[in-house]
Amino acid sequence: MALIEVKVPDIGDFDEVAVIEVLVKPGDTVKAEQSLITVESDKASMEIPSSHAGVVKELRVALGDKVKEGSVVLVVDAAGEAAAPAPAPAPVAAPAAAPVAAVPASAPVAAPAAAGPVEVRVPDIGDFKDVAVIEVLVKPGDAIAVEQSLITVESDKASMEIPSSAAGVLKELKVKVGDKVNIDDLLAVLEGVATAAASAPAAPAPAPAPVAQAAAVAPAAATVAVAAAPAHNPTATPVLGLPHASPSVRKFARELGVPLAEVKGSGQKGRITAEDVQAFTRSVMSGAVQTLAQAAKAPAAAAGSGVGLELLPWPKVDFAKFGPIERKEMSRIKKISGANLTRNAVVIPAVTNFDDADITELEAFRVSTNKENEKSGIKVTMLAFLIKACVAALKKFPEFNSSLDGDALIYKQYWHIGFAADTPNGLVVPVIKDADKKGVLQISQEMAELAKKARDGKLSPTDMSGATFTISSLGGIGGRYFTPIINAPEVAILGVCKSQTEPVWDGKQFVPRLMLPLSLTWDHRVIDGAAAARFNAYLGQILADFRRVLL
Ligand code: CAO
Repeated sequence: MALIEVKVPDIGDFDEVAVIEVLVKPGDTVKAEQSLITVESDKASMEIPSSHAGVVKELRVALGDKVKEGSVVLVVDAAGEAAAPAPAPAPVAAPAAAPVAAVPASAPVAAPAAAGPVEVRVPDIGDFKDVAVIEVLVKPGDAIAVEQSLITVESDKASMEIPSSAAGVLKELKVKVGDKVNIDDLLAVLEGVATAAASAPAAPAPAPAPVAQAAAVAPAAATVAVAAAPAHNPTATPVLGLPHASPSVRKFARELGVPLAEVKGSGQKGRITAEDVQAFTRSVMSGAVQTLAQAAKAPAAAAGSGVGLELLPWPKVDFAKFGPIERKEMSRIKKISGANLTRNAVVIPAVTNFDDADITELEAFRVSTNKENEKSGIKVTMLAFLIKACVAALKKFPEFNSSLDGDALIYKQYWHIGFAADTPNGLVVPVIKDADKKGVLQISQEMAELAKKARDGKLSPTDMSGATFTISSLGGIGGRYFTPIINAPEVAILGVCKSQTEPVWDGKQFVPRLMLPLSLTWDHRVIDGAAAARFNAYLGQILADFRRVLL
């Protein structure tokens, strides 16, 4: 048995890098040069290969550990192998140091501008030969800063961004996606240079300057563009930023034709693993998932909706066969709201919680306030109190006042409350802006004005935009509970029905209380059931004792 410690080889200028993937486990048989772990700095990732073949006896690193040159990765039992020192270190890790280290630390960072065009060349990228350009990050006309990444290149084990050694306006790009590049190849010509790192033009010497050092350490350190892809990437990746994946996973995905940008990563920091790529492939093969390219080719209807539901065709019935009929075109409002409601009903995983609020005292207060204010002409409505109460609940549970933006939530720091208004032409949702800053009287007055405008068909788009939460009140009409549809991109809506006096047990006896039925629909992608129950309970507490709004 020959136990051999496999160490992190020379990884260039990086002091310490984090282990973000462990690719083997004790008991695994590994070959020389097989990747063992993936390490990553903020700009680079690389796989560390094994210097020996054998059986993994012991892992000496774990996810999140920081390693550097010489750190022991694992111990292999190299039985049958010569226990002699490893041959040349694996190609990924070997190269960088020498030429980089040879650059004097005092190399000029920014030499005065050269007057004419400046050529930017591929710096020392170590032992890599003929590496493929997989991304071009800039385009002619762009203002380029020193160290700005120009292209991404990739071998089968590593990928890296090649930074510019000079600043200026990009006049000409000399490479395109798919080209193979080597050290000293001409990448780009810049013009109108403000500062240039060392003498970039015609500099055949490797690692021309500190700027290039950064690149030169990269080969071993294999820069993966974690978040660098600029918006103007002409290679037209639809998603900003490169998907977060190790070079071998990228290669694997390319071989399978998997668009990495569409794969959800399950690894650390959302990193895409080989298993994620396999799982994506399986779901596409089974038809459960469509790639964007497939969706684009799908029939217009499906592509337009963004949802491939494959529903049965709508039933076509000759109603006239069964009795007299009259055909009437739907109003414009109904057509528009119908399309929106359908999308929201189909796309949002919505759940509705029902509850009751005791508004006995609040209603008494409202009635007496209206009596006192009779002359003012302003009628305080229950809906105005509900708006205030909802603002308080939204402040306590901010996710109800948020919107989904991809994988992020936008928490709005304003409280604009929409209310559904029934009009002869259909449903509209005028919005009380900054309801948190307004009193119940002002809200009542604004609501009356907006409701009148709604009925008269005079609402402007501004009157109906910007809501962060909506209330739909059927209280003036009747019913007990209903399941309102969320007004996307909001994430919740409160439905209110007609209050009625009910016998409520107070611990000793049944007492008559005025109970208001609440129906809260919420987007389960954003809100959990427990939060929804708490929201309703809190709303109930406020409505039962409005002084809580002041707390
Ligand atoms: N319980 C019992 N009575 C209620 C009540 C409630 N929850 N809410 C209102 N009322 C009473 C009011 O006090 C008023 O009574 P009085 O005339 O005796 O004072 C009466 O019902 C009518 O109120 P209203 O409906 O005119 O006023 P409002 O402030 O409650 O609502 C508005 C205004 C614009 C929201 C309402 O007119 C409306 O359009 N509601 C329909 C909304 C809708 O269609 N939602 C469904 C959307 S999903 O398709």
